[in-house]
Amino acid sequence: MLTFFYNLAPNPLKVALMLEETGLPYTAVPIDTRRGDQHTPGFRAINPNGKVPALQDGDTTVFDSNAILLYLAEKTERFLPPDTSAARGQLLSWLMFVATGVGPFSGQAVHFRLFAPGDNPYARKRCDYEARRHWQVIEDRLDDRPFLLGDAYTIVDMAVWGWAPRIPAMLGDDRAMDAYPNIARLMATIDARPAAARVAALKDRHAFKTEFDDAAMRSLYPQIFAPDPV
Ligand SMILES: N[C@@H](CCC(=O)N[C@@H](CS)C(=O)NCC(=O)O)C(=O)O
Repeated sequence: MLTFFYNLAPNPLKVALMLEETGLPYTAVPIDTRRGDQHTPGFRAINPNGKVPALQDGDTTVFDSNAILLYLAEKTERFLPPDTSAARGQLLSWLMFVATGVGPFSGQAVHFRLFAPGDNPYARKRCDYEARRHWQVIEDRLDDRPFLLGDAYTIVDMAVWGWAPRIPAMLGDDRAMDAYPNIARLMATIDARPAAARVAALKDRHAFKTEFDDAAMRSLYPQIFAPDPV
C-alpha cells in the first residue's frame, strides 16, 4: 500500500492523477500547509524540503512531484514513451523543463502578483514574462503532436495537467488561455479521462483550511517575517 501526502495544489494533484491512472491502491494523507503540517518533524522526516507531495512505498520514500511521477511510471512500466535512448532523452528533458521552469515561474508569478509584500514591479514583470514564455514553449510543442512526447499520453502530460488549469489565475488574466489553444485541447483530453474525475473527488475528502490569515502566511511564506539579508 502506498501512502500519498498531499494537498490540493498543482504538484500534489499531478501525482494524484498518476495514482488514479495506475489504479495502485494508496492511502491519502492530507498535509494542511496553511496550518503548518509541512513543518512538523514527522513530515520533515519524509520530505526534508517540507513540501507536498511525498510518497511512501514500503521502505521507499520519494519527494518532489516529477520524481514521484517517474518513480510510479518505472514501477508500473506505464505512461512512459517507447524504451529508446532518444525517447528517454525527450522524457527527461520535458519532465525537468516542467519541474524547473513551468512550475516555479508560474508559482512565482502568482506570488509576486498576489502575496508578496510591497511593490515589486520588476519581480512581477520577470515572473509573468517567464511564466508566459515557458507556457508558450509547451504550446508550440503541441502544435503538431497530440501529447508532449508524441502520440502517447505520458507522465509529462500529467505534470502539465497539474499546473495548466491555473494559468488564468496565475497570470491574473481571464483571457490567458486564448493564447494556448493546444494546451486547452490537452487539458480537455485529460479531463475527460475517468482518472481525472477521481482526482476531482479527492478534493471533497478533506476540509483543508481556506483562510489566508497571518498563521497561514507564516507557514507558507516564512521569509516575509525573517530578518532582511545583510
Ligand atoms: N519541487 C516540488 C515543489 C513542491 C511545492 O512547492 N509544493 C507546494 C504545493 S504545490 C507546497 O508544499 N507548499 C507549501 C510550502 O511551501 O510551505 C515538487 O515538484 O513537488
